[in-house]
Amino acid sequence: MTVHGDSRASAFRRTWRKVAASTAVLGTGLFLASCAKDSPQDTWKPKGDAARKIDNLQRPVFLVAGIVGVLVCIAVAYAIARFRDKGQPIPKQSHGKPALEIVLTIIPFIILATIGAFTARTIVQLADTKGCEMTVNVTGQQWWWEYDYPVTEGNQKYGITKPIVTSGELVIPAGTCVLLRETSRDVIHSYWIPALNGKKDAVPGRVHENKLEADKPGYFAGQCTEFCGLSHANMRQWAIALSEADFAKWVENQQKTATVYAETDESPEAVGYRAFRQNCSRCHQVNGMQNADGTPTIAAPENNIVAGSAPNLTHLMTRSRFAGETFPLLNEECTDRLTKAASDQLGAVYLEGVTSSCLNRAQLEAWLRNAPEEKPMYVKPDAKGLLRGMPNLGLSEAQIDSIVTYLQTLK
Ligand code: HEC
Ligand SMILES: [Cu+2]
Repeated sequence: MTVHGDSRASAFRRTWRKVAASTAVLGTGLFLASCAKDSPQDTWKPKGDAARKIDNLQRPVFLVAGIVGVLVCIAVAYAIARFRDKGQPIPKQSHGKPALEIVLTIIPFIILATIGAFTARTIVQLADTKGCEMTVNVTGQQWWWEYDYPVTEGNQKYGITKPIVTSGELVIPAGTCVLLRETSRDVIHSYWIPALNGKKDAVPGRVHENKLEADKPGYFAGQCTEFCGLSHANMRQWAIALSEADFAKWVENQQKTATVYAETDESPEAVGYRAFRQNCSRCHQVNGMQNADGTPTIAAPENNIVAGSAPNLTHLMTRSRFAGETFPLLNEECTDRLTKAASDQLGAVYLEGVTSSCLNRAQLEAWLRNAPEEKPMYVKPDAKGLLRGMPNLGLSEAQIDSIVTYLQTLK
């Protein structure tokens, strides 16, 4: 071998070492990142029945896949070392080895058939929604989730005698199987609360059933897991499981209508009420609101929004976040208090809602000042003049102030 050849070989070794070292660093980094303590969407920590069934399936599958992966790596490393080209003559060529081929076909077959059988069993179990007492319709839309609780026989047992419409946060009783009937008003979205259930696509024109149950009261993070356009990353959701008693309180409050202010009332709230009616209620419904002539104010988001809906704001101040759960409605201290609340304290903290000392006023004002700057949304109307998302309404600071004062009454 020439000197020239030697230096090429050592250059190759140097490059190879660099690649190996950076792969190891990157791999370790990714591994450690996955072990981060504060990981609310950890798929390995189920907090409910459906998620636990999935977890029970994925653990053995990962284990078997891991063992197979290690064995394959060892075999490849052995073959590389043992049979590397040292200038030996080419071995005698042969074709086929039936015994080996049969064994190498049967082993993977057995592994895959076993995994397949357990997977099929889990799929059937997850699809069985017979025992689910509660029903919530879950509708995806660019870029937030709407929930409505219909007046079904099962829901009536939980005090739901009037439909409830809310957004972002799915509030459920703990220890109860909840049937989610998922659909979408525009593109395909996917509903997922990793601690409680598996992913299920929300597809326009179809209703997909999904179930979820939380063992204990808790606050569980999730996000849309099907790429759905510009603000997909800002389409988040939380599930809040409450004790049955706390859930009953929540239901009772959600069914109340908002305060009506007399047209002659000059209190700051009443002025804000009228400013809201003028600027916001063409898209946002506030149940109970009235026009100057006493008729109900009915929002018409279908005339303004491509997907035909905007969040119902009747009980805005009972939610902890807004706009696809992108922004906290609570200030930092109160957000901390809620997210770190022990399971038996959570209900009391959540039901307090957004008190005036907890309101993240700056964030809410920023939203009203220029929503598309806060969250990317298509600001240009389509051919029919419809929007995706909330536009910049060009409000004055005085209007914003007044409307925020009114929004604080929506408890
Ligand atoms: C042209 C329709 C339209 C108008 C007018 C409008 N909004 Fe919106 N608004 C939306 C849409 C659509 C969303 C959902 C945006 C998202 O999260 O992606 C939204 C979201 C919100 C949210 C977050 C709600 C939640 O539960 O996540 C608040 C609060 C809000 N708007 C307040 C207002 C106020 C106050 C006004 C009047 C000053 C107003 N909006 C006017 C369409 C509108
Ligand atoms: Cu989505």
